[in-house]
Amino acid sequence: MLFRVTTPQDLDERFRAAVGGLTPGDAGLGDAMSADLARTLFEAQLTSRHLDLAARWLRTFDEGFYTIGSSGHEGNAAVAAALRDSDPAFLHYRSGAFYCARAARAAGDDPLAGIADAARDVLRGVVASALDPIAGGRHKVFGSAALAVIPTTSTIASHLPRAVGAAFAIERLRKVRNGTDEPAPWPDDAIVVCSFGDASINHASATAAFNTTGWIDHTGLRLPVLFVCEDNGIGISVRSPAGWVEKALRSRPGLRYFAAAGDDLVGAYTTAAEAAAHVRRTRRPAVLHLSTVRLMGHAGADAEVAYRPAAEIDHDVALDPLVATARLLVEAGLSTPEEVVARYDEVGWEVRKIAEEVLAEPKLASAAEVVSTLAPRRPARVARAVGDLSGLAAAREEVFGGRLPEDGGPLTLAQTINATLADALVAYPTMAVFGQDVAGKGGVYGVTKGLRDRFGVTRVFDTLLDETSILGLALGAGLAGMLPVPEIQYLAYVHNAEDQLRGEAATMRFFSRGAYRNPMVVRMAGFAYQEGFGGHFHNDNSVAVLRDIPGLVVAVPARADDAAPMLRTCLASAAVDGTVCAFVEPIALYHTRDLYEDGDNEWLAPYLGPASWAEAHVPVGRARVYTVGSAEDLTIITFGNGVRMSLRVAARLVEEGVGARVVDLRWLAPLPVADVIREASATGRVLVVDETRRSGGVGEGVLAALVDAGYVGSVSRIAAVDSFVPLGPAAKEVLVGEDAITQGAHALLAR
Ligand SMILES: Cc1ncc(C[n+]2csc(CCOP(=O)(O)OP(=O)(O)O)c2C)c(N)n1
Repeated sequence: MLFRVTTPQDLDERFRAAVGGLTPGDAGLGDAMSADLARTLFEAQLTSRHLDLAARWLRTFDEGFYTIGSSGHEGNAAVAAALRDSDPAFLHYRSGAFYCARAARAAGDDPLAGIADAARDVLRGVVASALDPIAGGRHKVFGSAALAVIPTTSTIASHLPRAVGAAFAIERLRKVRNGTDEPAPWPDDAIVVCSFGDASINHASATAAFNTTGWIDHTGLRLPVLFVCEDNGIGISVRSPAGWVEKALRSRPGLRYFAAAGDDLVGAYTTAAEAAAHVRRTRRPAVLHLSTVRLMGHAGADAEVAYRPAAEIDHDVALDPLVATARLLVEAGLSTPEEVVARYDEVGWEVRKIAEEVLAEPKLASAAEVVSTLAPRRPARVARAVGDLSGLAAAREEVFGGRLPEDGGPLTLAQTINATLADALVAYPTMAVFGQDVAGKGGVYGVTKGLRDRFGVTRVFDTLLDETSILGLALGAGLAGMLPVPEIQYLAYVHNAEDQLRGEAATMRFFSRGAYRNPMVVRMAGFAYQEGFGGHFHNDNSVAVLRDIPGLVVAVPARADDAAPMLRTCLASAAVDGTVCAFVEPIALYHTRDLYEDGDNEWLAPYLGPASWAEAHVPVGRARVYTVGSAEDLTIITFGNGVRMSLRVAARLVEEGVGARVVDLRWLAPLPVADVIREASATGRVLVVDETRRSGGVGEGVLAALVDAGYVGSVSRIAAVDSFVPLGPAAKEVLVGEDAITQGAHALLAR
């Protein structure tokens, strides 16, 4: 009989028929696997299969919300068995049997209880139960802090760069922690495992991860990561060309290739154990190419008959790994066919019973509940953490070679960030500064100059040229307990890698109820107005892509005396709350010294020593207000380069008898709404000076905040033209300039 479509029903029938036809034997299992392990892994496989069936059953009456399953991939249980349950795992959405097998392993003497708990976890995810222990009803993920399974999102391959980062961090932390009592989440000899599908290997994030793995290995550094490609030959409807996956995985520099068949439990276990042992012993990367099949289509709603010949579907069903393991057990004399089917039914009933129990559980029922895990912040603790750093004195003397930055003259923005980073590297032993050109060169603009010499290559290092991987290293390092400060060389280049911030960094707490976090402060040189060095990539004036990432803090310091406390706040917030911060530094102001006239040095500021940090603390989301003249006629709301331009305009307006207050937002997310409203209401006349674009720019957010708050005064906006910034003097045509600000102010005052 030809099965035209794999539905839950015919997969079930086919399993029974195939097992019923098995011939009992007494061959035993040989030395490679114990009978107990084989039985336990079969339990994990059976449970995973029944989880898929239960998810589809729940879907039929609208109580289940996720039907992408693991059927056909259950051979991955053998991979779990070959690893330790403390090895951090980033799992493919088809690694259900791996998850169950790891739970069994972790449960020690009572593996079945572990599997039952795992089944409950998974089903709670499927029904979006608020009691789901990992995502709390926010998404169906495989994740568990107790099992060292870190939740991954549904964006294929986006977890690979993070897995590389985690492996990197295991090795790096060992060095950084040497002799200190810094905690580490995983054992020193842990290896990272990361599974994904065959189509996923073509994704830019995957190729970035493989390439970075090879690059790191090539440099002689250690990277204990085991990639597991669960190859079912197809990605939704597109087949992987025959031989492509093997060819692509084999040809990756630095990556040792292992292959196993997912329908051969003992063989897969043996090979996975060999691969894991290789990675653990050598601390070098490997890939396990695990052949699998996909049963019941891509997801519940997928009618694969539309794009797959019936013979191909039938061929896959014949390779059902559950039948294969049943055959193994029966031919080894460990079970009879009847016992296998009976156990299959029992597990089915147990899973179904759990499904019935969890569907009655509460769901997230308010927006407040949904966002409660997104990015919880404790500003008082952050302020205290900043103040607690006042005792750094002794260590600083050595790092700064006796020339403390507060004892020199006033500093530029760039010099201040440099000194603040140095102080932070003293304060946070697990902090690392990295990115392209940050170490040897000290950054394109010299912001990180000298840090590597003072702190060494373990903590300040150059990376390869790939923003996805730079952020991936940060994601893994943050997860491992480090305080990563990656640099994106130019704001324009974050767009290459934006998903690593949006889909990965910002979602980690959300999807793990805070069980996992990836603190980081991503420094980016940004915005326009660079003279003599143009082009839109070096003068990118768009932050829209950052501002709408839920939970992300976006800081823009305009001047030295804000940069230091703001950077300290971001670092403390990352350390205390796990906050993900984008710290966007206005390039054009890096080396600016003057404000009103040449030589006035008004844009410089003295650096403050640790004793003053508590007093100088700037909380997230608080603006800075400059009052100019009477400050009664006009409120200019701005940030970044706009602050300096607006202060210059305001100084000239005073000569016309106009008093202005200039509000530097300082934080673009969250916007300092209370400060904005208060200062807007103080004059009733608001001019928004926004160096980002009119469409999608920061000004839109300010105007919306005013409207939302019921502001009834007058308001107008100056913003950059919706254009990329051209080379040379033409840049002025699209950017906000002082003349436009002055005109805007006049027009507003004339209303
Ligand atoms: C970046 C991204 N693009 C597209 C999708 C939609 N999508 C979900 S699964 C999938 C196919 C993945 O195939 P494969 O990696 O072979 O895994 P499989 O589902 O076959 O196990 C696609 C295109 C996605 N989740 N993420």
